[in-house]
Amino acid sequence: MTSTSDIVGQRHDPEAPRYAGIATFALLPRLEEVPRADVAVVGIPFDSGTSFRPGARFGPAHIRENSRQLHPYHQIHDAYPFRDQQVVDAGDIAVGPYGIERAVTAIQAGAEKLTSQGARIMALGGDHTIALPLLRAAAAQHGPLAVLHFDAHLDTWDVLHGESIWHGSPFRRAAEEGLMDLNRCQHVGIRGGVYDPSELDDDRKAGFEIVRSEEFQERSIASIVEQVRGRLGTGPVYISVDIDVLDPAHAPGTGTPEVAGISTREFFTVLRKLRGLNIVGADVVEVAPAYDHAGVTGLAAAHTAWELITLMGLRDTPGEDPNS
Ligand SMILES: [Mn+2]
Repeated sequence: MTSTSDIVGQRHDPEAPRYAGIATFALLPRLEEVPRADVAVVGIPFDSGTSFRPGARFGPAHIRENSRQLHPYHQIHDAYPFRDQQVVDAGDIAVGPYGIERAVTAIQAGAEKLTSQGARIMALGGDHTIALPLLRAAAAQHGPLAVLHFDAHLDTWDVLHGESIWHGSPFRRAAEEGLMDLNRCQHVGIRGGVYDPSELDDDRKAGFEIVRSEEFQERSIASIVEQVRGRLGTGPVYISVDIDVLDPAHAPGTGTPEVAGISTREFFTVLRKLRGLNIVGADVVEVAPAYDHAGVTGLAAAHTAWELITLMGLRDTPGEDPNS
C-alpha cells in the first residue's frame, strides 16, 4: 500500500463547488495523475449482454455524475476511505458493442492491467456480463473466490438466444471455470422470475446459498449478516452488486426491474456490517440512466461503490462479531 502521506484524495478547491468541473468518481484523481493506485474505480460501458431493457452502457457516466456528493469521512466506520488508501478513477475500459466474447476478452485484459499494478478494482457497469471477465482477473491473482452477490436474479442461467455469455449467466460460467469457491458463495435479495425449479438446483450446483428478498421482512438484518459472513468465511471475497437488488422504488433506472425488493436502507445496513472482509474486487452493475428519475439509481450506485471502497480499506480491521 502507498504510504499515507503520498495519497491524493478528492479535489478540494474552495473556489469550485462540487457540481463544477469534470466528474471523475467522487472527484478523485485520475489514474494518470498519481504514481500508483490501491483501488481503481473503472467504468465498463458495455450492455450487449442485456436480455430486456438496454442502456446500462451509459451507467458509468451516470454514476460518476451522481458521485459528486460523496464525502471524505465515513461516520459508521470512523474511516477516511480516500485518505488511508490511494483511490483513483481509472477511466473506462472501452469496448465496442458488437461481439460479446471479444468484448469479454478485452474487459479481462483491461482489468488485468490494473490488478497487475496492484490495484483492487471497483467496477461501474455496464450489464452483469462484465462480472465474468472481472472474476477471471481477480481469480487469476487470488485463486477461487468467495462471491457475495446482491441481485433480484440468480444469474446462473445457461444459454439464451444461442449465447452462453450474457448478463444472466456470469456466475454459471465462473463456476464452470473454477473461478469461485463453491462452498463460499451467497446470493442476497433474490426474487425474480424463474421458469422451472430446476433452475434453483442448477444455482445450488453453481455454489450459491440464497437469502431471499422476503426474508428482510421476516428476519433481523443481524441474523442475515451472520448467515452471510458464516458462508463467506475468511479469505478473498468478490462482491457483485446488481442495482436491481433494490426495489424499483429505490432503483428504477435498471434493465430488468423486479417488484418487492429490499430498500436502500436495508441494503446499506447489510453493507455496513461487512467490515473486515478481504474484498479483492467488486462491481456495481445494471444502472440504465434512461429509466432513472432525479438520479435516484445513480446515487444508490455511487454510494454503493463508496461503501465497498471503504470496506476495501478496512479489510485488516476487526469485523462485525456475529455473536454480539
Ligand atoms: Mn444481475
